[in-house]
Amino acid sequence: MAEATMLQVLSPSGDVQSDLLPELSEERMVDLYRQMLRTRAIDTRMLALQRQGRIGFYGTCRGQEAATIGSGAAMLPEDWVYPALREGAVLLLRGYSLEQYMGQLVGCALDPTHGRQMPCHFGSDAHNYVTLSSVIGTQINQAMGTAWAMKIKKHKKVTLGYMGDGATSSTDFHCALTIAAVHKVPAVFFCQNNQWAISVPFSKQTASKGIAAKAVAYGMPGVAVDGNDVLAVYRATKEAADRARNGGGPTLIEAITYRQEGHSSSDDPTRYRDAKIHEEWMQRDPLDRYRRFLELEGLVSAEMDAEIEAEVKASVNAAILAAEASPMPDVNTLFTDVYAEMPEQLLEQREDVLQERNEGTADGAFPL
Ligand SMILES: Cc1ncc(C[n+]2csc(CCOP(=O)(O)OP(=O)(O)O)c2C)c(N)n1
Ligand SMILES: [Mg+2]
Repeated sequence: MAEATMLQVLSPSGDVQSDLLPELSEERMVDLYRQMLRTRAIDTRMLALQRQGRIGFYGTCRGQEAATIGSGAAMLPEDWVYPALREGAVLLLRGYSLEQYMGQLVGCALDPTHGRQMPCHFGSDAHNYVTLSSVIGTQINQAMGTAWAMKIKKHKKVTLGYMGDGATSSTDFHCALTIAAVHKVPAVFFCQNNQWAISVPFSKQTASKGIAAKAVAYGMPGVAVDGNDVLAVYRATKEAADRARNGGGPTLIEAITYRQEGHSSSDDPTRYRDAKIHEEWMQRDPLDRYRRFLELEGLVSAEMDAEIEAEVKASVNAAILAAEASPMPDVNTLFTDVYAEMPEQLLEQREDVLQERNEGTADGAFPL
């Protein structure tokens, strides 16, 4: 639960602490809301699609939209992002197309990874967004390494490295934070403390008073922020990113938030979750809080809210239809995606597959 020093800009009822408001135009404030709403719309639809057997797997961001969008929005387009499990919305925020996003979940030809990653494992070179690593914690070191490289090359680019609370118990966490602080690399380590690592509660993850407190031992600033307050998350991340960009070294941010759904579509959280505590967290929903603020400020009316919701739902549905209408990935990509120059044996294998296909003996799993 919340530490006394946790940064908060919006109270749960949506009242604002004006002196802490980050510098954001009214238009951007509304756009943050649109992005959060879209993230939730995608989650709702994709979980339903998984239950209908239309995609194989899904893990939601539900409850963590403020932590995800607020942090992602604080970075510049040229910065690097290393996601953990639930930050696909940050890739969309960086301009990735919704059709390609759905293509990855469906595993069709629209997917740049050609259906060879589990659903939710997005990545895009063009957006400096590195494909998530399923192996918990590995990306923390990769983020540190990229930040170090940016420093050596004198590029003014910051690396945002996400992790869950569970990942902070990995050796990678210790290694990455130690080296990042020693070499003052331009990194922001962003922990989404959503209270759970599958069925392991945060109380079993560490006896430390929160994750942010651990920064002291590594020699870097540690900031605890209300992860259900998008403006506080934006403020904390922006401050950390600015410091990193100006040579001030890394920061560890702990966003205190809550995973409203199960770990993934393969999980039943009611088997280990306390219903009363769950209900308390549901009352602190990040979208409700931000909507109340926008309404109080006169930035979003009930009518406009309904319009935004209808618009994001329509775009999500259109992207799903486009992905489902797309053909499967070309069988050639099985061979062309492996080496810059195809070795002899791969050329032979490709010939075999293409010949079988032409003779009608291949099983039809890989349309040409
Ligand atoms: C090294 C490793 N150990 C175990 C797993 C299985 N696993 C997948 S997700 C997960 C929990 C992650 O929890 P957390 O870091 O808090 O992220 P969250 O799922 O809450 O976003 C585990 C243990 C794994 N993927 N990699
Ligand atoms: Mg977690």
